Amino acid sequence: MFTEFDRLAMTQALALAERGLETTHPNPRVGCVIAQGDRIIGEGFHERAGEPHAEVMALRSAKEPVAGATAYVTLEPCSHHGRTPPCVNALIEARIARVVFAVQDPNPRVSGQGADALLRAGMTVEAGLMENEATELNIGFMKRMKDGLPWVRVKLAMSLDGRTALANGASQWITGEAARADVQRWRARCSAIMTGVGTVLADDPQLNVRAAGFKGRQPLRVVLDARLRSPVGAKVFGGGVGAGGGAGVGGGAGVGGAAGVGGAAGVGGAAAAGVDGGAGRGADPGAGPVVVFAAASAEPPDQNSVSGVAPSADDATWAGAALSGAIPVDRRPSAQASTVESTAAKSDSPADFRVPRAALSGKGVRIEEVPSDDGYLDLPAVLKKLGEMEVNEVLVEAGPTLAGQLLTTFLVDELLLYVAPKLLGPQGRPLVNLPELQSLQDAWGFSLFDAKRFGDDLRLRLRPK
Ligand code: AOF
Ligand code: ZN
Repeated sequence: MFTEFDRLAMTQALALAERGLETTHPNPRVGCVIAQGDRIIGEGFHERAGEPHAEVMALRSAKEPVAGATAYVTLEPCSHHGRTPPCVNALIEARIARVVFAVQDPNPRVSGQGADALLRAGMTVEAGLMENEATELNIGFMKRMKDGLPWVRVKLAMSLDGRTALANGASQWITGEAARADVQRWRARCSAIMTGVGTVLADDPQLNVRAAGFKGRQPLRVVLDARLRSPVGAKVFGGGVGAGGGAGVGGGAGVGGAAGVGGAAGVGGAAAAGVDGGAGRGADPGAGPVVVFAAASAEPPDQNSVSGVAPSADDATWAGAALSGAIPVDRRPSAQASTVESTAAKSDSPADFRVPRAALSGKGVRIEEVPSDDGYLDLPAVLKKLGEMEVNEVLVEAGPTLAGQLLTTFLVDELLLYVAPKLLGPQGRPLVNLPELQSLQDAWGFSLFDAKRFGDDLRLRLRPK
């Protein structure tokens, strides 16, 4: 049904679409090629939500008549009035004769109706050319439109012996520069970066994009913090939130080089977080808005820990505490009733409860309450909320507890696993916390989507079987 040229033209349309990889959020990445016979006369791609779609860009770029031409589009042309008018109208008015598209638009406002409109106008319409490639390119958009949930990609880095850090917590720079630069590209393309309070406390990450040539909006930053124990001075609350930017942040010294950038971008981030919940629109060069998910029954946090200083507590324990925060102290399993937890339980006055909320809100941080199930944040509820906030792809950069929780609740769509050629020894920290298995048959299985070398490190992309 499709010719060799059709395939070539669609390959080019996909390459064009990929140019919007880091900028189209929350829209899909779409490319379009216009050809007269076997000659390409127009090319375009969708760059940014609110700006023209790929078809319009391709039609505009044509330097010769397009009547009677074929349009190759990586996604079914839209038929609705969104931020821009319907592409099917533009194609019909241009008197395009044939439209070949790779995959149906899963958006219920478009799905099937775009193709119908073109057929009704007398065009030849063919679908399904390089459908897999086009689906992959918009894997998050596809999932969100179909299920209302984002694509969950969990990034992990480990040694050859499956350890992520030394027993004393030292973990920075396990992987090399090339692998770390690659992680920045995955941050750049995602709609949101998600972590747990354990990682905030232990590593104090910024969760922003610091990638060369990045032109997109900074992704939403998501912190899962059942009991609101995140220090208000954490870097994640410092850049891109609150008009004060880094100035109002206790741990300002630690914000380092990014402080200036984050500070400058602060107003935009705050507005987005406060108004529409942070899946904010508009370019923000420093850092994205922040949303903290807390248990609906969140206990008052410990004021002593709201200091901006990362404690030296065991990361796994802290990450575990993040998810078990709503468990009343006397019901907590002893393994999780760390010193830190016991201390936290001492200051349960309502005043304590209000202060950090106000402090976080004052920084433009949005706090979302979700149900907690037996003390664990309801992760499907978190993801559903992110879907409502138009998050297509969420990159999880967290500790072994949250990664394990996502796996055991079958919410992981993809693992991005970097393997560094080092041995850390059996005392090091494990990759993910999972319940003990009794039979090898119960082992968690994955299929290898691809493997790529970055310097001396290896990146595996794995999808649960
Ligand atoms: C196309 N070509 O290049 C893209 C499409 O708000 P709007 O107007 O930008 O519409 C966004 C929706 O349009 C999006 O959810 C998806 O269904 C479709 N995207 N369609 O024909 C494009 N980006
Ligand atoms: Zn369109």
